[in-house]
Amino acid sequence: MNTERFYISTPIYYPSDRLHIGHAYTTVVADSLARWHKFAGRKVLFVTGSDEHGQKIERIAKAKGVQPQEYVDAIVSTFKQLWKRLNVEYDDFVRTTEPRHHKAVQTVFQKIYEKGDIYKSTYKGWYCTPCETFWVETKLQDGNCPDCGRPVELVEEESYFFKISKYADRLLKHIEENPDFIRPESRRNEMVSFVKSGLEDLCVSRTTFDWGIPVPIDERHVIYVWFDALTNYLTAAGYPDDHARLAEWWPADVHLVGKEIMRFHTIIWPIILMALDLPLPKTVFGHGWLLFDNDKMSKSKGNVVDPNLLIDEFGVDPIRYFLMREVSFGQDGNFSRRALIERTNADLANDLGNLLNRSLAMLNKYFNGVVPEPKDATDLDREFVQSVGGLGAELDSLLKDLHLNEALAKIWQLIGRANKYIDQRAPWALAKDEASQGELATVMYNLVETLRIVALLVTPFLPETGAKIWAQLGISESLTEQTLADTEFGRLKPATVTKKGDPIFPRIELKVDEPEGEEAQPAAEAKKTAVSQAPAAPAAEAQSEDGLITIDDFFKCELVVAEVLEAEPVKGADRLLKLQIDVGDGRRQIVAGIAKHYKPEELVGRRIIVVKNLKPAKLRGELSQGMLLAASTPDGKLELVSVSANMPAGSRVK
Ligand code: ME8
Repeated sequence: MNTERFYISTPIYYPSDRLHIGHAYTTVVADSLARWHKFAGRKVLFVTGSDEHGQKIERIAKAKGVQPQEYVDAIVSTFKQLWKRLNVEYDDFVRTTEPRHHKAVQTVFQKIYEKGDIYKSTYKGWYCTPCETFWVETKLQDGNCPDCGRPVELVEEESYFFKISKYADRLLKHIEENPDFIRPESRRNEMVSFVKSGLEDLCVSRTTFDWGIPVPIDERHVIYVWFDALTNYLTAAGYPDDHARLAEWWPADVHLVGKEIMRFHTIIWPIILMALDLPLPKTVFGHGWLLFDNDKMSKSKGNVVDPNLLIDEFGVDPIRYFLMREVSFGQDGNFSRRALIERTNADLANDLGNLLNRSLAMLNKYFNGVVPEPKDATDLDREFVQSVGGLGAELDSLLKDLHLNEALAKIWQLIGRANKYIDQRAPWALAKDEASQGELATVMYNLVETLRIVALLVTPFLPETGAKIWAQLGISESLTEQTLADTEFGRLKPATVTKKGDPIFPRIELKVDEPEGEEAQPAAEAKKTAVSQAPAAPAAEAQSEDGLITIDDFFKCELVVAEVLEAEPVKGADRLLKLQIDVGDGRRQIVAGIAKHYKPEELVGRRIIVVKNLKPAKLRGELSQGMLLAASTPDGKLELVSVSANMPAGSRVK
């Protein structure tokens, strides 16, 4: 019995809104790795959760007129439903509002305070509420948050400070001596320069709102939400009271996080642990972002892709597969419906689905669906068998080292190899020749045995697919009891009665108006689209009773300067003009009802203001990707809002 342990975590997500496909990405990757390690016989702790405190959540709940607890309870239940639908099997879900976590956070704070590393002073500086981050003036960019670009607020309040600067040298030494601590390497370099540029002591309490865990020595303060949230990784490991659990699980093996929160995980978190004299996690892996239209998907931009709608439309495994295969682990990747459909058709329907279908159809035809005993083998058969056996161990070492894409690529290489083997050995030709019956038996055995191994290898990534293949193979042992050792070639029992079923991945028809290329645009005409350009959040939609919106609401609207490159009338529509515009990061078309006020030639070269993140629509059959701004009087006079030629296209209007 393998006694190795593997503790992997995702970030605990803010219940500021429903989750989108970006959150699903981290969680599906962590789930697959956790499932793989379980399959490899390790004892696994896979933790996710929800980060429920802080000013952002308190404000949202207030705007909705409900208590924060009531608000988070409802949203967190949608997190759990989503994980269930995506077949994410976590071992623990930490809610920061749980008593066990409350205790862990207060203990951490108290211990560091007693050590003399926390002191009281006054904080005066900037705060980004969406990111829940403190900023010194010099780090701001154009007066805004350098991380999310949104406005920051000036705060001045009595606070407790954590002497993180004291630990900078020790942290740098740890990073240097443990190359696996921060991965991938590019992020390590970024973090090292950040630490070297000088660390300010961290403000770890707030007094201007209540929604948080009270500072144990001073109940007027609540503990800073990141200090609170990071501690969840210890809560799940039994801190502070369950010593046996802590000894078993701490330190964590992998904290999987998005690149934007690496600073918290590779600077603040290890320093908290150093101050507690606890070992540091072995690896913090900062993956890239899933982009939509080459822009970061974010709730506030309203360009989020709802995984629930995608599951309704495509099923779970195409989404899990797309996320893990299409996005290069560690780098940014683009989400596009078209790419999702193409991946599903090529890799799942064609390569994997066909291998199963063809093999079992031939087995039905030549052996009544019953697995034969392998008999005569040629060099090619032996070479094929060799390429199948041993893959399990190879994948295990790739996955232990977090080489996710390579591992999946290896499985699909095997699938490709098996399809080629069918063509090379042409069972239909062997079947015609009485003397080749022994070879035919070998070929068919090898194919079904390869399918059995493929089912085992894909199950951690695509649990439903693995189960569907397993069911068609008719193997009596339970799939869930199989382990890595069972991927050895030759364990399939002859005489197994297979049960060929329907294709496991029917091809998905690519609609004619499915957006082309890598850039995802929502299919404007599609009856049902999984890409929601409207923020789904009850909170985000919240508008106060006096009709006022918050600055966050305003920033959902991405207003930019655009240069008009071409303009022409729309056939059959005397009010419409079709404009080709440059919005800074590319060209796009918009259709505007201004033909009665402007001649096309008057517009070319003008710099206008457009709403860039408006849901595309078709007007008289013409795609319009944005809307221009114009002022109009009640008697119908209209004038475009424009700026001088000095403003480059793409400049943000705010
Ligand atoms: O930051 N692409 O929570 P959060 C890839 N509560 N991953 C994405 C993504 C995208 N477009 N958008 C989100 C928080 N993610 C804190 C974490 S942990 C102690 C506290 C994923 O709800 C990615 O993992 O803003 C990212 O780091 C995380 O969701 C941010 O989730």
